[in-house]
Amino acid sequence: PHSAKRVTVTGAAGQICYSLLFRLAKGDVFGPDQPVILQLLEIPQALPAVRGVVMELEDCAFPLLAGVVVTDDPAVAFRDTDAAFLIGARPRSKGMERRDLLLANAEIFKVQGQALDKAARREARVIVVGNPANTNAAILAANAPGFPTENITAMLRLDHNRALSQFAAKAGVPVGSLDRVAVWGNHSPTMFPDWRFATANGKSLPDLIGDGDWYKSKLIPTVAQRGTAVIEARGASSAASAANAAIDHMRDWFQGTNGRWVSMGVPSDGSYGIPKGLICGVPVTCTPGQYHRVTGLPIDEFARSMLDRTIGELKEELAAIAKS
Ligand code: NAX
Repeated sequence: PHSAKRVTVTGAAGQICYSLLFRLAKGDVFGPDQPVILQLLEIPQALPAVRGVVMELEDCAFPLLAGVVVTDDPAVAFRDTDAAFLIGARPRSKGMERRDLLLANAEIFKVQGQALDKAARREARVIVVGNPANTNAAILAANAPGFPTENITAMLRLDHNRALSQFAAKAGVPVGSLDRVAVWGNHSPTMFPDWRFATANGKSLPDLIGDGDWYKSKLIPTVAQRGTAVIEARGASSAASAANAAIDHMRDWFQGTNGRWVSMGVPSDGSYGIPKGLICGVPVTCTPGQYHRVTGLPIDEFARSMLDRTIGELKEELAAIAKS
């Protein structure tokens, strides 16, 4: 039997975690033979609610769930961790300026970066989901100088999956037949879903759909505004689909994608004109434990303008924090 993997999850009392934790304990990330110990971090006032979630985890009698730790101390939550899901973040409250939101979250991710640096295994793989996810991930990395920066990523997978689903419906093909879809940039309405290289059963998706106007005037805004559409319909923000995307991201990173493209927010290596220091969505493939950027893609005029817009937003977010 494998020794248990330690999995840190922050924001454990929140709505994304109410879906995520059960799938983690079921084996959806590490597979059906890998026990897990969940290390759950929350703010002190939410600890009673976490204990309620833990009661429900117990009541599922998951064979792979080897232990649960509940804490409000980041150093305890990150101790010897193998994988970290950073979901908890400060939501925007009424009357709060965007800048205040950025600063409040920068403070949270500074503290958690220091704890990651001190307590986590160097091999740990980290996904940041809490918004603003890319900038929170950049702050985390900046505050964890002894931790490998390449192991810190941000979630673009929900945008990626949203795009896949819209493309499949338009083309009338099963979603599993699609490959080489990319979502670039910030997890925000500026992200750029790129279909230029996309295929359905190996054939060009843009050729199959044959409607460039639909792509620009419908697909891009639909994916950008999908989160808002879910809030309007459901009265609450995306939760199960966000948890599913985080599971997909980490499962693919740990287990590989067999050559299939997925989108991940990764620390920039300077390629595609994305400045170093940013954590930016790009297309990658994964082999077990590693992501590999898809390199050498041509960037045409439209792609350049879309990329520059979303990169500009990422730069502004970091600059707003640096100025404080
Ligand atoms: P909830 O408000 O339901 O839960 C967040 C939880 O985080 C709360 O229980 C809160 O107490 C906790 N928390 C706050 N500060 C913390 C800290 N310092 N340490 C530990 N826990 C802390 O939000 P939920 O719907 O679960 O969403 C969580 C985050 O994901 C939000 O920031 C949200 O904006 C973000 N999202 C990101 C997505 C992405 O694609 N990257 C998509 C879904 C989601 O909107």
